[in-house]
Amino acid sequence: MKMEYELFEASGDKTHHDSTDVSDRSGWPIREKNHPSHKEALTAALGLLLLCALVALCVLGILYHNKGVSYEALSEQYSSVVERLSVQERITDVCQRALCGEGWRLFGVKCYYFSTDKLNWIMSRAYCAETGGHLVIITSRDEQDFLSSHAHETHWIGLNDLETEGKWMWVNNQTLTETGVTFWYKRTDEQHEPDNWRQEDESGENCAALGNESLGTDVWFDASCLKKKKYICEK
Ligand SMILES: [Ca+2]
Ligand SMILES: [Ca+2]
Repeated sequence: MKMEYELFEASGDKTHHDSTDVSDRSGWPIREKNHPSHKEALTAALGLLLLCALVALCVLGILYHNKGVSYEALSEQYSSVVERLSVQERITDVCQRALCGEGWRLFGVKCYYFSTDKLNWIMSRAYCAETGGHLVIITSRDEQDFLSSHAHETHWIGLNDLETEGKWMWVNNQTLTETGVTFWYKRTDEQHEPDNWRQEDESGENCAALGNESLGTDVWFDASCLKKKKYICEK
């Protein structure tokens, strides 16, 4: 400030306070410090800030718009999948009823009935025969898995050794050796099923079931044919 004042004096024009340019002693122009360049810089900075804010707003707007589109698209896809599944379930239900009858389930090319009541093995066999089918005959892992996934407690199946102890036969007179698939429960002490246990029934255990009173339906047990259990028919 002091230097500038001196430069003013050197110019010999003390009234020239509004001038933007003055000359130093060597004749080169210098600018006054009170020149509005400070305001210009401030204005420029504010302008830059506003520009940045505008760009940020634009970016946020684009992001929000994209997120909105993405959410809408996902929501639409979800509704579409739910609708298709619902239609598929209705079609399956209609097919099951048409092909198998009310209360039966379709699996592969066969129909299965999971009883809600309990009967002894002989009465279960008779009931299934009345429906035009028979107690279920299991011939594959897939069939076993399907049955055990729908049977949440022990159920009679169409397997017995009533005629000859230890010779297990299906209700269609096929032997286990012929079907070649077994799912007997195996114990770690090697006292595996079928064990023909005689503590409850002196005639032993001559009928087979999925599971027993305490173990899951993914394995077979022999049991007294006099016991009342739920049962599975097939046709
Ligand atoms: Ca037996
Ligand atoms: Ca047993």
